[in-house]
Amino acid sequence: MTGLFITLEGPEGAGKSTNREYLAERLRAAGVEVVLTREPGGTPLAERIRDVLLAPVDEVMNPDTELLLVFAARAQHLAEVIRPALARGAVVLCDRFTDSTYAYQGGGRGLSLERIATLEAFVQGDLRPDLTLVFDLPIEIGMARASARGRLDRFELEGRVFFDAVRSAFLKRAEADPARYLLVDASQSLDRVQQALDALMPQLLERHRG
Ligand code: Z5A
Repeated sequence: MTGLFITLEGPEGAGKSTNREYLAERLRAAGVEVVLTREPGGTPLAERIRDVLLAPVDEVMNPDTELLLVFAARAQHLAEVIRPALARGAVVLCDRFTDSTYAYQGGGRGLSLERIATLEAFVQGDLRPDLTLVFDLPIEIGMARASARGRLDRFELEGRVFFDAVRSAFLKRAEADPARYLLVDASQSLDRVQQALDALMPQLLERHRG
């Protein structure tokens, strides 16, 4: 068995968390050890950094501060959860990872992609997800789904231009590397989305068997 690192990405309300649970259930039913986790967060310390990143406060957070906090949380998450799980041969299903940094801090905030790549290499070394599912849908549908939850976090308070840039950045990354990324049409009904995930299962089990 080889560890398999799968990330779920996309704009808010795209169904990442819902489908992460669904995939975990399917994989566990096939006898696979699954570690469910998320970013920012995934360890007690990284979850505290998440709180700082998401809480709306009066002081404007400098974009570089935001970028460094995202990678600080990631360093902790990799050391404590992701690398150990992959080393024991588990499938790691992670709700958001560094593609979100390229999309939100790169696309949304306009930070240099080279700077993000430098931090990615520093924090992750050679580790990249084996597979990234990009759940794509029009911004307004995702916002409507997510807003049913109530109080908005610091990112959800951003405007349309920001979210359009985020969505474009995800699409651009997926198009550039079809071997690693699978684009999922998340505007479909949940049943249809999960049929697409079912179709992926044999390939995932095969890759996990090594
Ligand atoms: N962030 C960053 O800036 N840089 C980084 O490097 C990282 C993150 C890692 C927190 O993420 C924020 O961190 C995020 C980017 C930033 N900000 N934003 N915005 P998060 O993952 O916690 O936040 P989120 O993306 O907003 O999560 P979410 O709204 O929970 O989205 P989701 O997980 O994709 O959706 P869901 O919870 O599975 O589904 C939402 C609702 O839609 C729920 O009621 C479902 O039942 C429903 N749903 C799901 N699929 C469907 C379909 N197909 N049809 C109908 N209804 C559906």
